[in-house]
Order: sequence, then structure tokens, then C-alpha cells
Amino acid sequence: MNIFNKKYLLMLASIFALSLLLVACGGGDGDESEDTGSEDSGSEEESDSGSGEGSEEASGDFESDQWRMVTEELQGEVQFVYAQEFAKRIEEKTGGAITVEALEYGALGSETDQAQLLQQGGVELAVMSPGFTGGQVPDGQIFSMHYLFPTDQEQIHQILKDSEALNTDLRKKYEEHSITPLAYWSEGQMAWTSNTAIKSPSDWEGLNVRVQESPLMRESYDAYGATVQSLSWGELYTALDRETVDAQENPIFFIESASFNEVQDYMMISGHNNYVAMTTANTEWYNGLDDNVKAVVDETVKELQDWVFDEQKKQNEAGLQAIKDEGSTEVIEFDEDQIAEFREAIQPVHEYYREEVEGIDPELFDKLKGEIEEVTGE
Ligand code: 6CS
Repeated sequence: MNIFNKKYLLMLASIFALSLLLVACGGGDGDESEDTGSEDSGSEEESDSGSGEGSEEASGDFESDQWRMVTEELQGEVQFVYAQEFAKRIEEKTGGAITVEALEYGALGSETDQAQLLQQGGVELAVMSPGFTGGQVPDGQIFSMHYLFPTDQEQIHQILKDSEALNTDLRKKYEEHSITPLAYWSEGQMAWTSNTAIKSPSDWEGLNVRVQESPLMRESYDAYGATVQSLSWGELYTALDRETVDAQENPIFFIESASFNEVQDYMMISGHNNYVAMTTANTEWYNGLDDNVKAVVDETVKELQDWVFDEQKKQNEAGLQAIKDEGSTEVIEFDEDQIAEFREAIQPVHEYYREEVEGIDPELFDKLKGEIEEVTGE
């Protein structure tokens, strides 16, 4: 076991301890102040968490406040550097009145614990993957549909920024669960890794693939003949190493950063999907913000759309190069014919999603498809 994985064991221990804390928090107000061990972008005073009630006037128009933004990734990875940049800009724009603490994966539990914590108001802000709330917000599963979004990153960027289906309609669906998605952004194209070379849908036959919690992911891999297993990513390296799981999907920077390539012989650049993350706020907290504070949050989130596009691009390019340099994982890039074959195999799942998945809004799906077609011209 390398140092990296010892780090995961420590993290899992902290997840267990913090899960107990989460239960104790139940609907809490975020006043708990743990030593997270993460790089602190905020200050060390007690958190006032909330709309600023009772806090003192600190700088110009802004009352002093402290927020926390929890992420699902480790220091240096895209979600975490996003949270740091968000913190830096909020602090600058409010003349230091408002500070934001960026928290890394594991500091407050697993990805599902973190989502729950945001919903309960235990943290104000989170970078969240829709895949972990697919059971609660069925329409959010739209992001786990293979070959729905284009492969062109600029086009995905445009769709995520401008889509009304996502930024208005889907946002409302999340808000019913106290999650306000302030922005959707891509962490890059996902690749498949496995110890088997996957070049056509039938190569998936009999493989067990790790997925997030979204039920639709089961249907997608079922269409190729594979079975799925839900796991937190912190358990994934060991599962791949011990071959209790055969394959996984993630953006390339993350495959390299989490060292999955060390225990996988092949990486397929399949074009099957991109990894969407959401910048989210607890809905009641966000709605209760003073207008000037809300405007600063909205402006910062908007600015960071382009910033994070460049950041993920840089990290994905470096990750691909590092995997190639390391040399033990063969990189297979799908050609147009292979993509067409997979696209055809997954069509029944698109229809199944629209017609049969309980709780989804077919109009939202149709609207998003229309918006995608407008951008791609197909
Ligand atoms: O595979 C996962 O679950 C993790 N992947 C990424 C790119 N970010 C966080 C997430 O939990």
C-alpha cells in the first residue's frame, strides 16, 4: 500500500467519525467547528453561519460572516481549488468581511454525508456531483446519461452556462430538497478504466463497474451487459486493486490524481459523458441573504464558470500526459465508428429515462435535448 492509500485509510476513519457527528447535527445550524485538517481559506473565529443575523458591521456594506464550502475532492484537485478561488474572491469583494472556508473530501464525511449536511444547513455551500443525489432528485440523473451531451468541451461549457432547462427548471427541482444549484460546470470528459480493453459495448459483458448513487447509472451499464456497484470514491482504489470492482469512470485528471491508473491496465477515452459538478447553496440560507451579499455570490459564481473551464482543461491535459508517461496503462481513444456503436446501444436507455423513470419530467429532458441540438447544430 502506498502513502497515498494510507491517506485514504485516515480519511475513511475521519468519514466514520464525522458521520456520527452528522447524525448528531441533524438539521443543525452549522455552528459546529471541527478541526478539518484541510487548508483553511477562512478565518479561525466561531462560525456565525446563516444570513448574517446578529453579526457585526465589518466592512462597508457587508456584515461580518463566515461560511463553509465543502467539496468532494482533495487539495489541488479541481473542486477544491474552485472553492479556494471562490473564497478568495468573496473575501476581496466584501473587503474581508466575509470569509469562506474550503473543505476537502473526507473533512465532513462521504459525498452523500456532505449532500445531507448542505440540505440540513450544516454548511452553507457545497460543490456537489449530481450522481450522489440521483435517488432524491430524479431529474438530476440527466447528467449520467451516456452520449447525451456533445464531446466538444467548448459546447458543453456553453450548454451548462446557458441552458434554461438546467439553470431554471432543474434548479427548481433541487430547491424542493433545499439544494440551490448556482452553477453547473464540467470537470472534463470522463474516461473508462478497466483491466479489460473495452472497444465495443459487448466488451462490458460480465464486468462490475463502480458508479455513484444514481439509479440510472445501473440502467446504462446494464445496456452494455455490465453490473454496477455504488461506492464512495475513497474506497475505489482498494476495490480496483483487489478486483472486487473491475472498472470505473472519471475525468482523466482525477484518474491520475487518485492513482486509479496504477491498478488499471486500460483507459478508454470513450466520449460517453463529461463530469458535471454543481456549485450549490442551502436554499433557505441563500434565499435569506441580503441582496448585496447575494449579488456578490452570484457574480462570483458566474465569473468562476470560465475560470474553472480553464482549470479543468489544464489539469486534464496534465493528467493525460502523466498517465502516458507512467506507461503502465494503455490509452485507447474511440474513433467515430466506435462512438456510433455505443451511441446506438445506449438509445433504449434514453427512451427508458424519458418514458419510465419515476419522478422525472419528460419536458425538461426534451427541452435540454433541444438546447443541446441548438448548440451542436445536429
Ligand atoms: O468518482 C467520484 O465519486 C469523484 N469524482 C470526481 C471527479 N470528483 C468527486 C467525486 O466524488
